[in-house]
Amino acid sequence: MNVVTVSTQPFTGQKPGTSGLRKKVKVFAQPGYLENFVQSIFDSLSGQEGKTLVLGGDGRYLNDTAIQTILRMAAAAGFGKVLIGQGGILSTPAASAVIRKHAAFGGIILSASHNSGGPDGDFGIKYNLANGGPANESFTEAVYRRTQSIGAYRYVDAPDVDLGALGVAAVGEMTVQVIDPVADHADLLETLFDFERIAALLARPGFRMCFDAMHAVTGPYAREILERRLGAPAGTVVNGVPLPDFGGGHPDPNPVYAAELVAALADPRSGLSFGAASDGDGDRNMIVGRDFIVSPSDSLAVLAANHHCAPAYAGGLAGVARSMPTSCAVDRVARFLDIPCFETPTGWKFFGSLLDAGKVTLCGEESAGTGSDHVREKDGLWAVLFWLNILAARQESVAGIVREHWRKFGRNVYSRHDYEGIETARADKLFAELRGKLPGLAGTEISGMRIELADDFAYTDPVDGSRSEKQGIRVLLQGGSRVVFRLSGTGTEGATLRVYLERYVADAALHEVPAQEALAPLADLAEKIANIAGITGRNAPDVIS
Ligand code: VG1
Ligand code: CO
Repeated sequence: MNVVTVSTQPFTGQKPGTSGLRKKVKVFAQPGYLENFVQSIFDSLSGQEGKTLVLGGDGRYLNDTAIQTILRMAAAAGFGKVLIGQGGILSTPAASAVIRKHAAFGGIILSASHNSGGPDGDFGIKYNLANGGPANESFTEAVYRRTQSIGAYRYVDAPDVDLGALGVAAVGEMTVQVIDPVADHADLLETLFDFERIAALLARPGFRMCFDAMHAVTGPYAREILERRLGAPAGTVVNGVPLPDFGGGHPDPNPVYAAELVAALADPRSGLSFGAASDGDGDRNMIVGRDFIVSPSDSLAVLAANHHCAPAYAGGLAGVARSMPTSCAVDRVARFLDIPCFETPTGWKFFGSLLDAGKVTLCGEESAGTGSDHVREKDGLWAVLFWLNILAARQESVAGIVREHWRKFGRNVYSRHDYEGIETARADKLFAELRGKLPGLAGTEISGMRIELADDFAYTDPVDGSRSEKQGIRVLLQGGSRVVFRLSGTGTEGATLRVYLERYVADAALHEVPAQEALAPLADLAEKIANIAGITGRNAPDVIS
């Protein structure tokens, strides 16, 4: 085996964020940039010799060349085998499923998720552990430390592997097996839900659905599951061919970037009763009913409350978990079901230990991510199937189910306001000033609202005891309302400020008040506390979801 060692210099800034390392394609395309990071991952592992690595990505620009580089480096690192999705494709939840099913040592997923793609877009890479979940903070810290001292990377001198067809090849002494990227994941999902009942719903006259794959990775998965296995009519999946630049779109399933789907569901002439979309790497979901967008936080609560509709969860839930900024709607369901509810920092890596320990069955985030203990990633198609299973079992509309949920539990009116591409220095100033104010906020009254608690969220993992500080500033108000401030850890340009607004409304007569209207006083309070306009120069958010 011809191992080539290349000496290299560290690059600054190779620090993984909320979900792996994400940078502009132009940054990743610098000679040695990807290699340094991959070698730093491999240098942080031990015991991988002869073991299996799973590899795949969301098909974005640079995936194909990065995959060949990683294959050569994995061979030099001593891996015995790589399982790779045909065409280099694996959605994030599918990669998790493959790692678990084949008892792999770990996996590398190439994706920048909901970030745009193409030569001017973003690229990303993350490492998943043997449980199928994103590496925890102690591992990503070790990788970051390694990137700062790395002096060489190694690869096996071997030709590219043909990823176009299923089969087995070799890179040096390492076996490369090109697998069907969809089969394992689809098979797993089929064991969780009542496919017969869902198929009957999809065949019912008057029920029509549309799944928008946004030219990202879920196209092949949605076609196989919805159209082939469940018999939905051809054309149910739109924008189903993964493209390196996502067709120029932004593969983020929210009301702004999936506006066409939302408009179709609002138009009675479309005949659509259910719409769904997923993101770049297939782990997020958007659920839309007829003229009704389900807020992701509500979606988590509705799934928890209706767990009995899906065969896999009918026996009960061990517990639920949500990220801190996610609305407290699911907490109310947990209280009703008398099961524990955990509050974690943002990012799926924090759910892993709870899932592994059997403490939770469902988890979710306000950013359109929901999942369960079937894998260790959030799973877009899983959420869509769960909703279809509930619709099939209850024979009610999406809006009807959510409204009834509100009547029973009250409504946690919720919205996230994003201010994108802020100058980093200004964002830092905003947080420094906000942190400075925290000790004096509790007990004060602003715009007629009384602040009960104001702190910088810190988390101690109840399973492994690890501690994570500075996970977002939360201001809790009397009556269950909240304002949360965080800086995004997935952006690649400047800083993105996220302001999360939540207000609990028990009175059913007020449930139909539009969210932005109901939350206006909280937006006003956020402005007063954080001086957003004054410091950033922005008078309105770029994206409201
Ligand atoms: C965002 C979301 C977070 C999610 C993360 C990764 O992070 O807010 O909830 O876990 O993206 O999702 P941030 O740090 O930008 O707020 V994905 O689908 O991009 O892997
Ligand atoms: Co994603």
